[in-house]
Amino acid sequence: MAEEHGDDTDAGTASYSGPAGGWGSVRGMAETVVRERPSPGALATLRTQNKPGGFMCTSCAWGKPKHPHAFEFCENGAKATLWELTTHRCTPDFFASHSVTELRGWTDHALESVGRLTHPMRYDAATDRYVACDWDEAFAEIGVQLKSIDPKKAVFYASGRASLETSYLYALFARLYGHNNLPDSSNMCHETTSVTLKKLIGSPVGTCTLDDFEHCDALFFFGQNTGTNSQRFLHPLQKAAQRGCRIVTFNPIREKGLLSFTNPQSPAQMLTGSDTELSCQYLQVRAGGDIAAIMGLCKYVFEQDALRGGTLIDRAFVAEHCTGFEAFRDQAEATSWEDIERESGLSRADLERAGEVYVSSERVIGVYGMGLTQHVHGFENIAMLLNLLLMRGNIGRPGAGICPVRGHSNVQGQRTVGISEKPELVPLDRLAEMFGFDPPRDTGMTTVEVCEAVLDGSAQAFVGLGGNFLRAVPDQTRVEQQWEKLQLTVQIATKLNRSHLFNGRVSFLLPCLGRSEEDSQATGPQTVTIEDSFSHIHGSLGHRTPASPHLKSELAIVAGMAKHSLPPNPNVRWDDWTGNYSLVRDLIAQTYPDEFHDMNARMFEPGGFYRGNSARERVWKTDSGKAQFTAPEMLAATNIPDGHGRYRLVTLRSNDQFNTTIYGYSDRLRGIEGKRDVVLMSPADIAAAGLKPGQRIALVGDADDGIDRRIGGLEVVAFDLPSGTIAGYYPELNPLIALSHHDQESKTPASKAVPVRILAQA
Ligand SMILES: Nc1nc2c(c(=O)[nH]1)N[C@H]1C(S)=C(S)[C@@H](COP(=O)(O)OP(=O)(O)OC[C@H]3O[C@@H](n4cnc5c(=O)[nH]c(N)nc54)[C@H](O)[C@@H]3O)O[C@H]1N2
Ligand SMILES: Nc1nc2c(c(=O)[nH]1)N[C@H]1C(S)=C(S)[C@@H](COP(=O)(O)OP(=O)(O)OC[C@H]3O[C@@H](n4cnc5c(=O)[nH]c(N)nc54)[C@H](O)[C@@H]3O)O[C@H]1N2
Ligand SMILES: [Mo]
Repeated sequence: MAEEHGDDTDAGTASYSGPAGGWGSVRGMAETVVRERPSPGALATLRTQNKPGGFMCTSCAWGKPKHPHAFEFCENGAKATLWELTTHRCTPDFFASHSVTELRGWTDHALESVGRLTHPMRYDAATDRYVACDWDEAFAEIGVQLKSIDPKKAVFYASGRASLETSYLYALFARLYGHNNLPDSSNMCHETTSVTLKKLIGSPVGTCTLDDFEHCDALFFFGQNTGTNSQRFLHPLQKAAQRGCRIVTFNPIREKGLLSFTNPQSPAQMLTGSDTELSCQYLQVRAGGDIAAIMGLCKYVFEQDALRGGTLIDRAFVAEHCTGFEAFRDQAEATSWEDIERESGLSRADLERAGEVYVSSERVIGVYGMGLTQHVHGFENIAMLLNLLLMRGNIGRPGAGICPVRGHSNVQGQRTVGISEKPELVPLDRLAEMFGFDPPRDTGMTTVEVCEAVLDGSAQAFVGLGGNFLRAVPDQTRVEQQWEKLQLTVQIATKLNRSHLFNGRVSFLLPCLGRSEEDSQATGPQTVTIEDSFSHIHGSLGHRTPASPHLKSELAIVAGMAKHSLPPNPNVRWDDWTGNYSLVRDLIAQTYPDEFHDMNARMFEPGGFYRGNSARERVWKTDSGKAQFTAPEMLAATNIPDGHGRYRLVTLRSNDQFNTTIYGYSDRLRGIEGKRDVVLMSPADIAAAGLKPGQRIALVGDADDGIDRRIGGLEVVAFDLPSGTIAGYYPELNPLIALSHHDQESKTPASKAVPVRILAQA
């Protein structure tokens, strides 16, 4: 069962000559159908994906347009749906024949391939097996356990999929119980965005909407891999490129999705094999080199502004709306081109060419992803992009703005409705009034702090609303080893993963419905809602027959646990809310009236309803009341100096995975097939290190804290990368990342530019 990696040892430089999309993506979907053997009618379900009245894809958070395509889904959205609608099942019989310890030897791919979880399970330490249990037994025991510990030592994690309704109740449960320990996957992802944008422009989310992509003149892309991670974005990108919008990309890897695209929904393009060129300039910045690169662009703007009579900088905007401009200008002037070239790995000429695109474009959008957020100085990365945009007033007008591309389908929304460890972001007074209680006011734990609390033994309970926490975190092996000291662990999931194989003294694995499945409660089938990357809220209605009659909805599971853990409160009506989710939407509307008023009436508006964004209106909810320029003290986004055999490791996603869910071993767009145990390195670096493509090496973490972090048996693959930057796959390489290696402001783990050394093995 535990099929392993193929052993394909191609010694040439890995690459893929086709465009993103095209026949390759159709093949990718077909392979998924074969692998998952989806239930009959699953393909018809795809047709309703991301459309009003249908269900909203559980893959990425990209916006859902008002006028959807006939097939408003992509290769990876289809994979996510078919993955959920598989006919494979992970039953009590399966658990009876495999001990938990044995399953730890299985790959991520093999674990999830077992199929959908069918029954609530309790871990039995005596036999080292999961055994089936009743829901009532599970809820009652969870209640007993939670009542017996200090609420401040419990953690309620969420992976960004659960609906707004479930998320609202989960956060309420945590606060009624007594803590703000509500980290979510965002803490490993775009928390850098939430913290930086909130501090500097007063809104924690992007300022663009989908319409802006129809009006922009240039797009500046930093570390976001559209072709893999938000494929539906390829359509607006293609249209933008076709109407003459220029796309400039900064990425150490020449990602296919940003070079060219064949629209699989365009018969003409598919039949003629033609594709659309996307980026007009592609700058292979070194990992961690963006502060320097953007400083180069800004420096060019200042220099040209002086030469062109002060016409390039939007001085009226800066004077009316910004602070910190002079300090930033002084710093840009004081920074030498020599330092910029060295730290970015890019030439002045190339940066000036990109700078010229910027100054000659009236409306510019800055797009970014993990390539900016997952760095020790992720804050400064994003602050620099804001500097660039603010200089020419590119925030708060049509066709311009900042666009972080979010990950999980409802990760942004979970934060919006209260899943946050930061109490200042939550209307606690209103909650106190609505539910008649005194909410905790102390700051809760981030993901990194949860790991620290597990390592030092102070955490006592962990509830995971989806996700694969123990596989996704940095310092994974160390955290795993301490996990069993927890008193209680509860995992709410659709499929088996590695996090389920490390159990607290009392431990439950609770199976839930997927979003494509019918969620029938006392008042009939229920709708849920999610928020996309553009702050639009969409209703989602699942129609499929659930994978097992024993499943409960995520909302029902949260309510079931809460009811058994909390004292009765006449304002808190878990059973009513479970029976009718529109009552929960009424609560959301009451808690956030400006954004969510009339939520029940508006949730099926085509394209979703917009909850607004103050920065888009040029209202700056910052300490100063203005948008803030930043003068960063450093040019490198990492704090580990170069040299002495040290490399900057980028941990990557392939085209055949969704985070820790490994669908298969084909990274088609990068030309790497049949294997994930690889280290990508430039041919020059391979030669300089005395290595050969195909050779097996070990990577050693270089955090200088005396802890040995290493992974052996990795195959060297020649790949087009800047010198000193190497790459490999997430989550396999997570044990190499020290917990202390995180963004200094938001504590987002710095999964890019991880300092490592190479050990040649026999
Ligand atoms: N199919 C699929 N879709 C997904 C996911 C998935 O795993 N699979 N995951 C979802 C989630 S949760 C998220 S957060 C998003 C993630 O989507 P992205 O934000 O695209 O994240 P990554 O794939 O981690 O890396 C992004 C890019 O950053 C580049 N990069 C690395 N270091 C640097 C750097 O220092 N500077 C610059 N400029 N670029 C750099 C990498 O080469 C890569 O192309 O996608 C979501 N969508
Ligand atoms: N080195 C490195 N580490 C990283 C990253 C990186 O780029 N590099 N990226 C980080 C990022 S951006 C993120 S978002 C995190 C991801 O961290 P998580 O969100 O914790 O992990 P996922 O892999 O998305 O979770 C997959 C599991 O979710 C469960 N699941 C799927 N659908 C549902 C559902 O509908 N309901 C419930 N309850 N469960 C469901 C399944 O059991 C599946 O096994 O990882 C982070 N870790
Ligand atoms: Mo993410």
